[in-house]
Amino acid sequence: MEDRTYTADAEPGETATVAGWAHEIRDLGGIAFLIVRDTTGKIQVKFEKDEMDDDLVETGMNVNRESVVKVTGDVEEEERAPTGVEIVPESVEVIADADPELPLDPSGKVDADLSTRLDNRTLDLRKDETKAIFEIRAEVLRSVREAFRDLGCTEINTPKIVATGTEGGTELFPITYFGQEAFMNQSPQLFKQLMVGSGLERVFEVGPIFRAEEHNTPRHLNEATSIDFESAFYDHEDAMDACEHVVKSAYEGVAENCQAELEALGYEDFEAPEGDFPRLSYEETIERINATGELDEQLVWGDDLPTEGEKALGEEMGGHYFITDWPSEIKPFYIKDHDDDEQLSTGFDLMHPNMELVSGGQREHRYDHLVEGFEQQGLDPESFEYYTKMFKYGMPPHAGWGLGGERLVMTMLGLENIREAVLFPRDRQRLSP
Ligand code: ATP
Ligand code: AMO
Repeated sequence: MEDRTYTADAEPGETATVAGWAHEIRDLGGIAFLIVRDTTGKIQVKFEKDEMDDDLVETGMNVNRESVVKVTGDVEEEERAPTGVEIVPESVEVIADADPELPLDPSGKVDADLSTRLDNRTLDLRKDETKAIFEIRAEVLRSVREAFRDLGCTEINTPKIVATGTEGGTELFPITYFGQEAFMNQSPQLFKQLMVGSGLERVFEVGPIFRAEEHNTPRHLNEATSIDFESAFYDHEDAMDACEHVVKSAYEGVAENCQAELEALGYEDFEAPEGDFPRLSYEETIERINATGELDEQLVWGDDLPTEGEKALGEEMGGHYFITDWPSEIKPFYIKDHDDDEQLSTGFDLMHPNMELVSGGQREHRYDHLVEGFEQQGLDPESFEYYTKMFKYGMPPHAGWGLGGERLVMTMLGLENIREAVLFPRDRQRLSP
């Protein structure tokens, strides 16, 4: 529609043609208003019944809410109009009529529960608050990509249909691939590692990961967006530095470019985290969690961190922090142990006070150690031969991490449910839309 004027650009003294949705109709008797909404905002269209063509008034007043309309008319200054201007229409056209029974109210006057919202995302994203989440999500991904560019990375895309899993056998979705057993990939882990040994050296990927998580929780998805990083000649400390840069850049991008969206979500003082993220060893972490007194049973070396423990420590920390030097036995085979202590891994997690955001570490790049690691984890190195064999042809030391995109957005905006950060979430109950 070449002659279209966005509502935000309609200037007094011009003739404008706005096209958008009928947000609201207010009939005050002699005068009536149609509020037209597009992606840039809302504009008032004024109908003075005695002074206008009856057909025009009739069309304007009988529009069903949320129909798509096109209005042409003069833009005039009007102090009482919500945006200071209004359109006096010469023509009103209903381009696509909406059913008067709407499954949810995009004006936000009537609340809808999350499930109704997810079933009707098209209507849900007509609301400023919901739209804001996805504009911010897009800014997060833009900023993250820019941060990876600062780091000298090449963006890659790796297969999502694979022959083997890497993140534990219970969380795989099996599929049939021309009669062969295959799976939806849980992580680009092995492929990104193969690329640091290639001429690319430093890579990142933003893409879907699939996990058959057993439980329905507010922070797990069955299809999530993983932001993955991997670099040759990096150790775990370098990888944590890169992680910090990427996470902070996401916050900075949003603080700088999403003022209107933050306002729509009710944020008054959104700030990017400042200062270095503290790095706590696993040992120190369990001691500090034990000291909070929040757990019924004291944690001992080798325990996974329970959610209540993470939350209690998160409250004390008050911001992002790394947990480093995890016990080797609870980290995957591809994570390298410290050279001077093989019980201690170079694995790390980045925590937000409410949950884990990132896992990463330095990788085992020595062929013999790698194959041994497979065996120790009860995995058959033969089925990973496509991966292990490349470690025989010059695989540099390397490190990297995976960041949950939805968890980043969720924690950044204080969303209560991770599903709010996904257009069409996949969980145990939800396979469509
Ligand atoms: P990821 O699974 O990607 O590593 P995560 O935050 O789920 O991220 P886990 O290692 O799965 O990390 O779990 C961390 C802790 O969170 C666990 O020790 C467990 O106490 C708790 N937890 C995990 N899944 C659930 C769940 N479905 N319900 C309640 N608590 C859970
Ligand atoms: P991990 O399994 O910890 O590590 O995943 C990395 C990050 O991805 C996010 N995440 C999820 N988000 C929502 N729903 C899920 N079901 C889900 N599963 C994971 C979390 C988590 O911290 N290969 C390693 C990364 C690496 O070492 O490079 C891995 O996948 O934010």
